Amino acid sequence: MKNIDSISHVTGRSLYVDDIPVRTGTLYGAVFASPVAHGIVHGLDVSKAEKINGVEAILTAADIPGENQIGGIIPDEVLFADGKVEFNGQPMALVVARDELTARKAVAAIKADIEALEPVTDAREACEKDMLLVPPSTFQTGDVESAWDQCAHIFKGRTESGGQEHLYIEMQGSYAYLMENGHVKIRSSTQGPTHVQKAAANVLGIAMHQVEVDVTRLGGGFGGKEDQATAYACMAALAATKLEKPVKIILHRMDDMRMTGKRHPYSADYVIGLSKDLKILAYKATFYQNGGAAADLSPAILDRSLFHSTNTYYIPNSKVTAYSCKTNLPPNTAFRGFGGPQGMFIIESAIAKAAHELNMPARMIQQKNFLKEGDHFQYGQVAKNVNIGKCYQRADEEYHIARIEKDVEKFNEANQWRKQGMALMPICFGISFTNKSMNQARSLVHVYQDGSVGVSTGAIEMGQGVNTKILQVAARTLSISPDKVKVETTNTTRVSNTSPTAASSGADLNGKATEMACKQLAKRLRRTAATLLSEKPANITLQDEQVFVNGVKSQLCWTELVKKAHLDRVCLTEQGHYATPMVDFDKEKSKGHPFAYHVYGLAVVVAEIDCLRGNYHFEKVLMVHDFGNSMNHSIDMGQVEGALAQGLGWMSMEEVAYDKEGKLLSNNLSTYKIPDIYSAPREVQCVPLPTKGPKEAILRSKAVGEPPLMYGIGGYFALQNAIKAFNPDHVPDFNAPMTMEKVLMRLYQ
Ligand code: MTE
Ligand code: LUZ
Ligand code: MOS
Repeated sequence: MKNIDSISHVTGRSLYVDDIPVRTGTLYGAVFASPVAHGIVHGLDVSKAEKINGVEAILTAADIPGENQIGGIIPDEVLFADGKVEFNGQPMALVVARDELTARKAVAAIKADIEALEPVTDAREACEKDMLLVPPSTFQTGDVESAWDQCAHIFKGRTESGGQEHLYIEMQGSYAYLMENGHVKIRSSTQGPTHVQKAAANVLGIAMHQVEVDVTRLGGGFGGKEDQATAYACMAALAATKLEKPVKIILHRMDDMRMTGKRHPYSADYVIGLSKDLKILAYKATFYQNGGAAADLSPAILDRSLFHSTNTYYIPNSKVTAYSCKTNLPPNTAFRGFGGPQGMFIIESAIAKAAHELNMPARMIQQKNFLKEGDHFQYGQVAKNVNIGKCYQRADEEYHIARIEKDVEKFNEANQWRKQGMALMPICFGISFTNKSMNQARSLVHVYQDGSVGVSTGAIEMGQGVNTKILQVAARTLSISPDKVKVETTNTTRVSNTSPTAASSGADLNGKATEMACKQLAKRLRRTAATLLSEKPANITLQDEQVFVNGVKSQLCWTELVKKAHLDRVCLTEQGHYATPMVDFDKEKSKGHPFAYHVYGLAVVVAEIDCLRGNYHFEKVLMVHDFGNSMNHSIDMGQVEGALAQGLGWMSMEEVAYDKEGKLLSNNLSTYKIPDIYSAPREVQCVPLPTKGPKEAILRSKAVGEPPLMYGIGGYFALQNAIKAFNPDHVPDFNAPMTMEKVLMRLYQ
């Protein structure tokens, strides 16, 4: 089935926050943000700005009736700076004016009196100074210290991976207005409507039931709106409440890039020990996460780095410690993979280092250490339905890995100034929020008198196709045409206490809840049909909008049945509540069963570099991906391709740069390059691994949103191998992204 949004997207009819027709009297907000990264605020001179014709108000921390606090996991993040600033781009005031241009003009007229302090932008430096957002976290298994003696080879090194700008096409935005009796309604570009509701209630000093958050869809989120849409929603709600007028805030691209957090850069030290026959016996690492100025989601991201620190490998003895470091940068946040990619880059670097020192392809080591059925992960969970071996086998059948390796060698022999490199990237990604309580969702399903159906859930549509999948679940469970089903906006008044749409689990959680509600409705309608046809309910089935009795089609159709049920006063509304079974994790011991299941896959990546110029392209990315039993092949393939491009971008060209003063240098699209169609790999193939899929996945169709991003990590190592083919003296270092400049320098090192 096609994505239900495809027509409205290409015809420009899809509604984003900025497309909502504004109400009469709407005012526009623009944010004044700190021009320095660290300092004591002595005052804010708004005298000039206030006098500009059309400026209605300038709001600061002093105007907040409730608490100046929007922190998600821990309460350490103010809405407006109060007394001090901790990053360049930190909101200090909101100008509200009759039109947007005036608001922005007034922002430019504000002067802040800030006594600058020394900023810290480096994670290791912050760690040395004991500036941590939360206490460090350690995962371990076996006894790493006593394992070194058994190792034939021990290698150590350091890795760096950079940040990544989400670059959602729709910027952060919100539109808030008052309803009756102090009730405020917020339209927000958020992945987490309940978080917005809770934070706005806290800022306004009112109860959550006074705040309604409604989301139609996002123009991309990628994790950047899991937590960070909240500030702008709270500001709009605050201004709307204060001024009793509708208020809209839409960030401009450069402001969005400067003010919001990104993927966390990580610095890490590792030691890896192997036996003579290449088994990884021991792995020890320390991660330094650059968290920015507030915790945001950093502690949960730190944990996921640990969960994925051994990727798809079984390592009997390991110990990994991670520090979440507080720096004077915008609070870094969720980004597709949520710390997993950072953790995986480090172990893959350690393996690449070992392979280099032992003068062999990394795949010899990778393959030897693949997880097997019944192995336990570092965090205690026993691995079930392990598919990595099967993915490798399938990839070899389909793509002939040894032949590709040979072709690369031949290419390199035949070409002096162009070199290719190949790398394998196996992945294993755990599906579930690692915070147990977040693994729940609700769905509210109405069957209307005419037989049409409306479904509301907590899922946010952000381009990933979750609404299409939910619609498919409802249509399939009720056995009606997809045309009869509508997926409603996500609204906290209809479906409450939602988890953000994140962790790739939006379709699983909300789909399962929808399936439960629809099953109940179907059961009830079968009972009605049984009464109408004087049959036993057990003999009734619903199929393709018809009632069947003992497998024989009756005269009664879906529409007629619904109509009769309503006349008979049968309830045609149902809600479903789903809580993922089995998941549990003991944070104290760092052991448990945090994931409902894992997603596996393997990519073969071939890169080709121009050794005179240092520029490159990806020649092939050939994947085998474990979709389970995919419920929507075109959507899932779209997710694989998009995530791959995003992963390759992170590893190769996207370079977030701050200066020493903590000012963002890569603050627009001329200084921050993301992959476009010209940098897409020349050949992309993805074959699904034929499997039944786990029952924990919606219709046995596995979560797909984040895992394929990590295939992109193979891009780094493919480039590194191409460099080695040209410059045998190159000593691999692990400092992502591998930009063209870096390639050129390494070719002639
Ligand atoms: N795909 C599109 N087109 N746009 C997005 O913003 N976000 C990704 C992924 N795919 C995203 C996307 C991220 S970070 C996650 S967690 C999942 O979608 C969330 O949706 P799901 O849980 O429904 O897979
Ligand atoms: N968000 C979150 C996530 O709050 N917890 C998670 O475990 C998670 N994992 C991936 C992406 N977002
Ligand atoms: Mo995705 S990083 O879980 O929003």
